[in-house]
Amino acid sequence: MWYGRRVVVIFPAYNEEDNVAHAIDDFLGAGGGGIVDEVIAVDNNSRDRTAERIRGTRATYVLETRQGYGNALQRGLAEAASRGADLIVMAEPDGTFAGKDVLKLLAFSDDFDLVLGTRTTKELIWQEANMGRFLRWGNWAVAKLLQVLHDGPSLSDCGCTLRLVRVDAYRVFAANLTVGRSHFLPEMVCLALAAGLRMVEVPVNYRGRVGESKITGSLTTTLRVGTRMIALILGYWAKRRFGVGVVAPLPVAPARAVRTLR
Ligand SMILES: Nc1nc2c(ncn2[C@@H]2O[C@H](COP(=O)(O)OP(=O)(O)OP(=O)(O)O)[C@@H](O)[C@H]2O)c(=O)[nH]1
Ligand SMILES: [Mg+2]
Repeated sequence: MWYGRRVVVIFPAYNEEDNVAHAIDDFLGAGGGGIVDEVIAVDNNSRDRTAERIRGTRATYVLETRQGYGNALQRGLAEAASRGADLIVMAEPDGTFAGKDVLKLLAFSDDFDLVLGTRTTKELIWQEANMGRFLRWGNWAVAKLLQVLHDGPSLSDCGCTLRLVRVDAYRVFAANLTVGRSHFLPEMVCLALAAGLRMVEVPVNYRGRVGESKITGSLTTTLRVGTRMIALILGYWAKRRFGVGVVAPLPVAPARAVRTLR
């Protein structure tokens, strides 16, 4: 619980037997325990012992058969919302993210609808992390494109799974999410900005991975995902600017009370 709000962490998991149980413990123990109320681990047709490992923990096990990072996350978001979450934290169970960083996201959750982690802060990139110059500046460049075209706040990472979304904000764009594959993350941001939701980025630790990398481990996959992200960002820009484009409809902005400084 975070000031009376129920906090649920979701993990997309595809062949993550090596670290999933440890990640679940790490996130449930964030801040000394009692802050993260539930972890939902979404097994995405793992062929290793991921399911068995999850079932041996206190996490809720969910099987998502539609393959893909975006499909797994969309399922996790929907499950968290239906299980009474107020604040949903997305993360990965591969050892790259630290449970304690959930507190950084929560610290901003009162003032923002979405709190996005950024892995491009040099001081927080661990030596073993897969975040060399190319990936770091690549993530930064695509994030800047998103920021500029969609009139966002300062963004420096387009691919950080670790992020928080308030459940009321998630419901604004839930029906508009379409991406089931690995370029899912910028779609959430494009939709949230189109709906006028408030967001901020905070620096998070980025560590070395445990187990086999599935997306940014190879240059070909990285380039493919990056290209799809750029196409998606341009597609949503065209939709907002000219009302045309191949992307799905935009969410309707919710009525919001004007906030004044006290
Ligand atoms: N690629 C991929 N990842 C999936 C899928 N379903 C769930 N995932 C999970 O999505 C997360 C992202 O995949 P990763 O292999 O960690 O990719 P990455 O974070 O870009 O790269 P590294 O962590 O540096 O290896 C992991 O937690 C996966 O287990 C899927 O179908 N494909
Ligand atoms: Mg990862």
